[in-house]
Amino acid sequence: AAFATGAAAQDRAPDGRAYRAQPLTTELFIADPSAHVFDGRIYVYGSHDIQGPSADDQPGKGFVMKDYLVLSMDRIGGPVTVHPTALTLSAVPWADRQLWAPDAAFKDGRYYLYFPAKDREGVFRIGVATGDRPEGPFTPEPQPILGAYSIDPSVFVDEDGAAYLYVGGIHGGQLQRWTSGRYDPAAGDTDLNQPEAASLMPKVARLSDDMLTLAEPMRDAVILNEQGQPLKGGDLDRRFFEAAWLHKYNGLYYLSYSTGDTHFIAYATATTPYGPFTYRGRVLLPVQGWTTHHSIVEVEGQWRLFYHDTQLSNRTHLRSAKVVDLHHEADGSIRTIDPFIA
Ligand code: FUB
Repeated sequence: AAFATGAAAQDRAPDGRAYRAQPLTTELFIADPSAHVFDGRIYVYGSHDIQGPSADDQPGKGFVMKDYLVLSMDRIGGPVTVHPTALTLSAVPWADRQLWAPDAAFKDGRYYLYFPAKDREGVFRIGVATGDRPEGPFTPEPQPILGAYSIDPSVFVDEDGAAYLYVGGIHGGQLQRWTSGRYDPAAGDTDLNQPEAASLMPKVARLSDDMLTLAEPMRDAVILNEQGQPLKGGDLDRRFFEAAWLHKYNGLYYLSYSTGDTHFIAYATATTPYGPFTYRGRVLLPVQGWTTHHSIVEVEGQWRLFYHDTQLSNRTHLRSAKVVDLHHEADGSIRTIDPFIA
């Protein structure tokens, strides 16, 4: 391998700042961590980063992941188990390449792994695989989920048992190619290039009871500014880029997401899982590395932020998952986290 895992993590970033947290594992590179507590144990579902061709002449081309492995631990700070391969690319009949950020859900004794991959036409689709253990192995459905597309699926199961799928990512995630409802490669590799128009929004749809299909067409999870208008395409510090995640706190629905090329994890709140969401602020300041991707989960009464950075490799495509505490303030806002200690 061009870069060996198992290396000792550096204490400080190249610019001298000290990291707030250390990688959960140095055995392999796990990014885009989606954490869940299943049966009293913490499971982390992430992308398994590997070294690909260094050329990144199309957005995201260097993320060439071929399988998923699940991490678990019985408590934050406890020993981390790296489970055997949960799903491989070659087992997914429709998928050709690039197993990007996944998520998992549990219902009625079954575990569901949701994942994006490009099909043989180079179009990102969303797949689902099922298993009877949280760490897998998972058996993929033969076809991608009909009506779902783009990247970064995450599933939120509400207190009433209803499950919602959130997806989307612009640029390499191709969301800009779906504005007509059909895939249009002519829409290019960036965004809409309409800075005064509403930005592209993440998509949401309720899942069917079997967790394998959409119960309804996907719709925009609209993010509004303080004037009640959709965030604009040119609002680069705040507009949605990728990595949508939904959590519920005190009856309020929190949609958090990456702003991509401005490198923040931002958040917005709503009174329903569909939105509209109102922009509230930043969850996480820029980490080391281009991408930022996270999950927010309550573990034994304490809210946590799982995220990633490139501390271990200093390479864009080789990232490590980390975890820190997250605080909701009395007014419902989230205290912004600096991934470095001042
Ligand atoms: O891991 C590949 C892609 O990078 C993810 O799908 C994005 O969210 C970004 O983290």
